Amino acid sequence: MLTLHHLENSRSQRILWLLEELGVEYRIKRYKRDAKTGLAPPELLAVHPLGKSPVITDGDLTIAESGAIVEYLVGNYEDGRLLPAARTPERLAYTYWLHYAEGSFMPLMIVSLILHRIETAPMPFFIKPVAKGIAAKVHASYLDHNVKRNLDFMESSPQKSTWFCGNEMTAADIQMSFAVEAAEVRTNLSTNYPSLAAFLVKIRALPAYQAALERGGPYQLMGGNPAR
Ligand SMILES: N[C@@H](CCC(=O)N[C@@H](CS)C(=O)NCC(=O)O)C(=O)O
Repeated sequence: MLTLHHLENSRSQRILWLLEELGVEYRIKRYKRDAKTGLAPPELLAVHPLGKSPVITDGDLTIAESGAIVEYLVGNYEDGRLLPAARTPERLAYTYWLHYAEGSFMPLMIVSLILHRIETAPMPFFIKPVAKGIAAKVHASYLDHNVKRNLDFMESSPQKSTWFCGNEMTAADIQMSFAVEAAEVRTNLSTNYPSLAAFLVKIRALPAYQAALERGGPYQLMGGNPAR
C-alpha cells in the first residue's frame, strides 16, 4: 500500500489532502520535528537521502519533492478531475503554478524564516545589533520587495478566476495551498490579499481538506514576519 512519510506541520499536509481528494488508499508514517531546531528527525534519511518530507513510497518506488509526488499521484491515480486537459491554457497554468510554488515562492518564505530565527535567537547582547542589522539589510535589499511582488502577483493573477488555473480546482491549487498558508503566517492576508484569504477559506471548507486534517493531526506552520 502507498505510504506517506508525513512530517508534522509541513508541506506533507498538501499530499495528505491530495490523497484524500483522489480517494487513494494509503497509510501514514509519522515523523516529529526536533523540538529545538524544528528539523526533521534522522529516520527520514532512511527513506530518502535528503531526509525531508513529503516522501511517498509506493511498492518499490520512493518519490520525494512535492511537485513530483503531485505529478505521480495525479498521473497514476487521478480520475480526471484535478488535471486540466492537455494543450489547454488551463493545463499551461497548471504546470506553471505547480512549479512556481516551490521554485519561486517557497525559497522566499525560507529566507524569511531563517532571518526571523536569526533576529529572535538567544545571543550575547553585543552581537544582537549586528545580527539584527544584517537581517534588516537582507529584508530591505532583497526580501521584502520580492515577497510583496510575488504576493501581488498571486493575488491579481489573471488566471486565478475561481481557482489558480481557471474555474475548476486542480492539483496545482493543492500544491499552491502550502505557499498561501506559509504567506498567511507572515502577513495579514485578509487585509492585504483578500483573494488569497478567500482561497484559504474556500479550501479549508472542502471535505477532503478536513479529512486530511483529521488523519494528519494538528497542523500549524512556523512563524516569522517579512512583510514589514
Ligand atoms: N521542495 C521540497 C521541500 C521539502 C522540505 O523542505 N520539507 C520540509 C518540511 S515543510 C522539511 O522536511 N523540513 C525539515 C528539515 O529540513 O529538516 C518539497 O516541496 O518537497
